[in-house]
Amino acid sequence: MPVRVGVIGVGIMGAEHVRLLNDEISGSTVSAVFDVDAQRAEAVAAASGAELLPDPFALIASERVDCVLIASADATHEQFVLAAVQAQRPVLCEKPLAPDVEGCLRIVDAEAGAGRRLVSVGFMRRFDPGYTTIRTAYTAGQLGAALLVHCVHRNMSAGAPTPTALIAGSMVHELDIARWLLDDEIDQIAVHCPRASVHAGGAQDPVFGVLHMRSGVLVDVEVFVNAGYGYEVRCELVGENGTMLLDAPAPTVRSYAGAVGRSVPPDWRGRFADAYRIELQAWVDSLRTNTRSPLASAWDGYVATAAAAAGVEAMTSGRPQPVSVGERPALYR
Ligand code: ISE
Repeated sequence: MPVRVGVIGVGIMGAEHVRLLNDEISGSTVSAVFDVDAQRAEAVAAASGAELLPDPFALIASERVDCVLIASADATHEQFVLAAVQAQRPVLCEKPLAPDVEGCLRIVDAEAGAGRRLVSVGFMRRFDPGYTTIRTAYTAGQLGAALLVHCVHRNMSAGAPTPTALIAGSMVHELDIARWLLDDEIDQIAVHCPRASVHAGGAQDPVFGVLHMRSGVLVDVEVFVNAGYGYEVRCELVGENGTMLLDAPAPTVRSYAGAVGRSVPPDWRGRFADAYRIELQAWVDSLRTNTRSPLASAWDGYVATAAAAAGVEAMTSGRPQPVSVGERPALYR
């Protein structure tokens, strides 16, 4: 029997998850959908054959749903995740787990109360073949001890970004991937602000983050959301015996008019298409085999939100901030 997934929020990302779960992931089917935009929900329900439910809490409790995927607006995540945990339903929530630290902690507490891991968070980069290759090589000792990680996160255009959009919306991926790649924790974050781009509508963009990891490794992150030319993510792990670098994701190289080059996707959906698919398959497999989800946990979601909040404070105050998240509970070890 396929796992029956109820999807809350079928905007661009949610609708793509519905398509993947029905057409590309083995062992899953989308049985119900909800969206605040009734027309959008109707269109996705009609195209996918899923039941359209007018109430997200009824979807979470429905007998025809085994697990829940949340891709609704950020501010709605906490209430839906909490309802799923209460109903003992496995739930995959797109990032952020909740926009504020207190909301994330309420989820961590609820999961501890449920006594088992039910929550997964959609930090899809953990399933990108490039990142996983770097982590595997590093973990196997091929690069020696880590010293530095250089990261770049560029979007095509994003108007005038707020500090929250820059750090909690974009840099949060690097905050998560640094912990995951290095199996380390962030001790402190500083955010430096160079001269702002004329394309940033009077706001600050780019920013340059520096993470001090507990082990002494330094991670630097450029976030530039009005880079203009496309969506690009770079990462190089520098170790004592060698370095490893993400390659450009384009499958082809074009030689034309005196230049050799690769195309750049317009946004993250193209760049991380494989990662989204592999992540969803891993989630579905864990549900079918009743094994622990290999996705980011509620604890990881909490730490990412806490580090992002420290980053926003570091950017606005101009002073480095500690990232203190407390002791990892036994459920997440
Ligand atoms: C967006 O919300 C995402 O989550 C993307 O993965 C990220 O790269 C982008 O910068 C964000 O705006």
